[in-house]
Amino acid sequence: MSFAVSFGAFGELSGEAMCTTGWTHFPFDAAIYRTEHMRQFFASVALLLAACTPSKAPDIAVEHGWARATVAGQHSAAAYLTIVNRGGDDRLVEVSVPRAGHAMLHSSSMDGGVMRMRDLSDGLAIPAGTTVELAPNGTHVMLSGLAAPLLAGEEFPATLRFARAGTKDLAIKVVEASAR
Ligand SMILES: [Cu+2]
Repeated sequence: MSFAVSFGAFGELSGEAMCTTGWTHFPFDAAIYRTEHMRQFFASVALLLAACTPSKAPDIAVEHGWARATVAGQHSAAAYLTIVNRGGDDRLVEVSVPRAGHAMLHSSSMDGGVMRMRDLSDGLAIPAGTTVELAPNGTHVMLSGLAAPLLAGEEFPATLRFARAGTKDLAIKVVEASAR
């Protein structure tokens, strides 16, 4: 029964977890029956592996949205916020801000003493169990096409769309231009 012997190695490898798969009732007499049991056996292994793979749902909170006030004639501004993820991996893929004509995710970095902004066209990774802060001199929401200046004290809504967690709304509070 060489078949049973080689199959036995699987039972060994997968340990006690296999006790519920019907392995102990493995029939040796009918080839077709054997095939069906093998199919069930491998389906069970696949299920066990899936159960062991981390696929925890993200648990996202968005908070502390703010932007600096702008002056008349200034059509772009940056907005900042904090994303807290108490669950599994996620990705911020889109930000929409009706108050501005256009909103996009940018990163900034110093390059030879010059601040450069880059469009995050693939979105922003929000790894499991992390807090990601969009802040001055780093990642920000670039607002453009502002029809009216952002006035200190006002508040406007933003909607963040995540690949897994869906959409989350938050308020962006406008602070004095000199803040931070
Ligand atoms: Cu920018």
